[in-house]
Amino acid sequence: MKPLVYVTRKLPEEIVARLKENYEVDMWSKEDVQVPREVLLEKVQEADALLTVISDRMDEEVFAAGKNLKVVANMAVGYDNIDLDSASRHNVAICNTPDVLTDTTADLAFALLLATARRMIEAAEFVKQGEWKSWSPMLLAGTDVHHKTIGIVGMGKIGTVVAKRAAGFDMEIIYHNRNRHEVAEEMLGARYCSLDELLGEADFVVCLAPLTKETKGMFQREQFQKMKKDAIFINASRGPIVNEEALYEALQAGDIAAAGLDVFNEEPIGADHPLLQLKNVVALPHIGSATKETRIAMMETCCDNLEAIFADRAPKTLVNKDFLSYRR
Ligand code: 8YV
Repeated sequence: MKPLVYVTRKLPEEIVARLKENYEVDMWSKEDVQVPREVLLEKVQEADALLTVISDRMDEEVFAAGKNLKVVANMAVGYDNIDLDSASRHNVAICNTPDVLTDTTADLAFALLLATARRMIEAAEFVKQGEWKSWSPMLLAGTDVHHKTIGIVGMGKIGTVVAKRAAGFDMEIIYHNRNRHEVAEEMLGARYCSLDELLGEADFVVCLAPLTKETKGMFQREQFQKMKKDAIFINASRGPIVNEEALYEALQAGDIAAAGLDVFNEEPIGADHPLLQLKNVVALPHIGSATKETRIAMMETCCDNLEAIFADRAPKTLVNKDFLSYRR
């Protein structure tokens, strides 16, 4: 009997076909509705593997219910949706999809910075709505990006590529990270700063840190008040790193000039979300890694990891490194 894989989102045919070569595949196929918790809890009871995304909460309840569960292939580099200790206790391997999405996510973060600085979404709407009646000198005037200072919070793989993009725009690069990043310092001239120094100096504060106990709620009103009044805040990592009420107040009060957000506290957000009512907010629906090439590469990585686990090989991108030592 082939192992049973439960897939929590509708995947393209080519990936389903690859999965079917080795597994029984059961898949949530409604594209506009997230898999309900009760469905996940029921499906995991039979499943040998899960293919998940970051909005699927993988906690003790799920792992305890998954009596046959050997592996969760999470289609994301982030794994803040997963209780790793619980997974290891239940001898479940957790795999993610790093590397294949680094450039794509960095592109989006930098594009969001450009779009926010140059008011591109507002301008595009202006043209589409037929409001472009005459040329006027300050019409939709944004702010320059080139030769400004970018402050990268979280200098991991994606942060480093954003720094490379910024170097191409002749920006000064400062960063804050758990550890110093010597390569970025030597190759790109990036300068390490404390968070407070970075907030005070950067024209663009770009959050690319993972969501952890330490980074949750890292941006409160106080942090926005430490930024320049014309600073632009970009978040392309995880919503809960930011206190959204504080960000709203900061934008309203003019503590900072604008924000470009690809991520939110609760996703998906509704059109009535307070931040969406502000003109100086550019909002995207968590599309950092969303190109056809990269999403396929992420799914292929998930397939590679599942195949490794079921062939008793070490998966390429295992997150809970203690998994192997827990093996039955
Ligand atoms: C995912 C992401 O595409 O990789 C991550 O951590 O946030 C995105 O690349 C998305 O979250 C789907 O799981």
